[in-house]
Amino acid sequence: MNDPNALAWDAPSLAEAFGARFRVGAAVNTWNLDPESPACAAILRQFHILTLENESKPINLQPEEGHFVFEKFDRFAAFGQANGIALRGHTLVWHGQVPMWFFEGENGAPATKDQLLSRMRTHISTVVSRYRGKIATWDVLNEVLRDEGGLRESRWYKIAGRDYIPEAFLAAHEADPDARLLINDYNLESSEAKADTMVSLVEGLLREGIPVGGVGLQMHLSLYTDLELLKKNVRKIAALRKLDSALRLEVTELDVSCYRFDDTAEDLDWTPALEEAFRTKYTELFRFYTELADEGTLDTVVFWGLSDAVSWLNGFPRRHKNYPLLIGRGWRVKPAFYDVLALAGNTEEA
Ligand code: 9MR
Repeated sequence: MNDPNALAWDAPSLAEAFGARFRVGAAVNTWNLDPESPACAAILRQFHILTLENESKPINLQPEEGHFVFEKFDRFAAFGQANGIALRGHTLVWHGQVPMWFFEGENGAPATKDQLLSRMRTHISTVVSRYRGKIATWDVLNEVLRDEGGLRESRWYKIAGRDYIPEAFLAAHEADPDARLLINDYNLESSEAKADTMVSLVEGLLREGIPVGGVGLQMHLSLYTDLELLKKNVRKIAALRKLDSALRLEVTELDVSCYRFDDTAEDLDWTPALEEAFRTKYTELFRFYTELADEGTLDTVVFWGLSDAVSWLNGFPRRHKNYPLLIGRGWRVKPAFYDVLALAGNTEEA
């Protein structure tokens, strides 16, 4: 019987169940790595790949030019090595959580293109070479596309145009030729225009010989996500493998909100109807993931957070109680957890 009260560290392991097909992971923070903590027990039981939710972003790694702060990332790397857990590096280039000095030039003028690209290369090569051989995958570029299609008009783009994109991959590849280098984005599943831009951008980069290792699909979903459209868009992106069979997809930030993005509802209670919709959504999703894995397209699925209690979706886009993950409050695994586990085909009893 599936124990409805099982806690994440006693329940069957998602990582073990899916291990032959894909790695299962979660976004964590270094305070979760304390060996005495429940979070750590949950991690060791359930996951075999981890991402730092915030602590490896540029604003935390290089708050001032030339002043690198590696303490937390070092701790994360040591934890991975000690426990045989693979690690993802998130993220090298982003418009968010990046210190403003990157974009500032002399006397209040904006940085020149050369200045910006040189700062970018220094950041990438310093960080990636330090963790060479220790970080399996880098989200080299995060969220560089617009939902409406085309490249995001970020400060990166305004100063350097499209060139910062190939340059970032080249710098990361030089620093660790064995790491998998991804371009990572959200809403690829819900915006055809965005998915099409991803396809044409990666096609162009591959033709130019740029070492793109794959596409990260964040997959911040909701109960209202159209899964037919999701499958169609993901299939388009997966077809990039015809240009390079080594290319992989990773699901990098999975969660399923019970609110529509523009929903102004007060806190929703977890009703049987919501639970049912949640189970259906997760089952269909993981069925699709196993298909993609069996085709050799997808090899990693990472949840964005350890449990409902700590998900960013309790505070975004508004403060409201959310229930987006398979591990609920109090570390209890949900019925949907067992539905998903059953898809792996080799469930052990809790
Ligand atoms: O989960 C992260 C949250 O704690 C931060 O406040 C936020 C800052 O922008 O970033 C969140 O993580 C984001 C990730 O780095 C990139 N994709 C979207 C994630 C959710 O916003």
